[in-house]
Amino acid sequence: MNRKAIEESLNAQLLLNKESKVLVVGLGKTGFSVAKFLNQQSIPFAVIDSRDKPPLNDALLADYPDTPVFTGGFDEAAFNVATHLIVSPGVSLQEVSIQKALLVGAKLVSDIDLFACSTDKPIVAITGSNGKSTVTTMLGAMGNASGVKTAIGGNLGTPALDLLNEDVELYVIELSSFQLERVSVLKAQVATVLNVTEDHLDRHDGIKGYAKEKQKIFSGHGSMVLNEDDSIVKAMEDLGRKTAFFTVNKKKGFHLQNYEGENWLMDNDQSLMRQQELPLEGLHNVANALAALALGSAVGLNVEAMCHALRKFKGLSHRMQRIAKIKGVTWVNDSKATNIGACVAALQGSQNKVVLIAGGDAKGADMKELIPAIKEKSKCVVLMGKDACLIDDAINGCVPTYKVGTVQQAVQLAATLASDGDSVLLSPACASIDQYKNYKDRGDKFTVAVMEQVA
Ligand code: UMA
Ligand code: ADP
Repeated sequence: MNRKAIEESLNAQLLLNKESKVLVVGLGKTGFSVAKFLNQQSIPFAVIDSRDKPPLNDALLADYPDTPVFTGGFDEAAFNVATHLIVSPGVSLQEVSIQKALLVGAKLVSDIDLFACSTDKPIVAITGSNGKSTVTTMLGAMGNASGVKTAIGGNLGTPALDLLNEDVELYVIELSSFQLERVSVLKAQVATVLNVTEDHLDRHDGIKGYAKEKQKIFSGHGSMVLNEDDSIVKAMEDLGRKTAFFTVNKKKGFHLQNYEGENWLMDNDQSLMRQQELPLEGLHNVANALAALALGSAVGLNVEAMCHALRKFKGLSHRMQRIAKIKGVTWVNDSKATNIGACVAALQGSQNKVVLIAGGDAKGADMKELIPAIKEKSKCVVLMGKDACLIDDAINGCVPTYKVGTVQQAVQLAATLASDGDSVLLSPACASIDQYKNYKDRGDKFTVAVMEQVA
């Protein structure tokens, strides 16, 4: 889309033009990408962040020195004059200043709205409680293997607006519930909710409210890809829309089928590839591959190229990543397991008995739901972080538990608890933010501590 077309689209769909008074709320990656975009469109804006020194403060001052920037709190005066608020996903919409501004008529816009109004290329939108990044990355590899210039981003890491480029032929965007909560324009050609299990309940109105935000990914008229095995997702079916299903339990849509002793990934009655050719472990990753195949088929990618990309897909770090085998014990970094569903999938996918390292910020989830998988696969649990006691109470002595201060201490203790043939699994079922910069920081510290045992 050329600049004029983008301007017209923003104006028509978001009432955003050169007379608007835009307040960009949050100066992290999203806020900075919005600032760049607004500057390119010559739309004036100010930026506000509640932190004293937001991460991209210096970058903003260097690139846009004339932009008014408010830090160290949400100054009501800045909100009072705004016609549009572009709120970063890390900021709750329940913030008093945001609520007040919306009440007196300010319009809520998101970076995803701006992105969707700025391209006429196909968009694949992916959400779910778990598997978003894996499926987004798989589909990116499938697109490029099919000869379609594919850009991937959104919640995955690169803000959607930073992906905009005339050369791109297909956008694959991972969206979190926070991003979806504030989206009004999306127009995805195909969208999916991979699964819904409890997460972010500290920011949403129960699991129903959380699922409702996820469902917004289907706004528009594009086709849908749904998880046949997840009752909450299945209930999102809209009979008027073109829909493909994926499942690891039933024999329909994109599914698994046993043929002469081997499991095959199938598209209805067409066999696609053998399950054992997938380099990833765990049935949840088979579901992810089937979802990616369904999405890729919906945008017309080449089937052979998609399967080729899956055969080469080695998985992302911090997701069930094997670190080392030391004295017969396998050490696995699954630091990205920031909710119960991911931890359960990791335990179920383990072939060995597990010393589980869990804990951190439980985000309001009911940790009792871990009990069946812990009982089945775990010999004991080492707990750390802010909600260690809460988890300990919830799992109620179903296996022995130990409490430690840090992930390094957890590694030292786990080394004494694990025997030949066991796995030690860091799969915290919690966010890391109470003790670490992010899940990567937690996973990296785990990995270093594990490797120190070998040295
Ligand atoms: N913050 C404040 N005050 C502010 C603004 C932000 O305290 O005024 C805090 C937030 O509470 C949060 C942190 O700063 O703890 C970052 O928030 P942000 O909105 O500025 O984050 P960005 O740097 O823009 O990154 C966001 C996504 N972050 C969040 O949703 C928290 C990134 O997803 C995403 O990759 C990026 O946009 C690009 O699209 C990260 C994430 O943790 C990976 N997502 C959550 C998840 O996957 O579970 C939803
Ligand atoms: P997301 O982007 O949704 O957080 P990731 O692909 O980064 O998803 O994986 C996050 C965590 O969820 C990892 O622990 C991973 O092993 C687990 N996971 C991945 N796919 C699934 C799935 N389909 N069901 C349950 N857990 C999953």
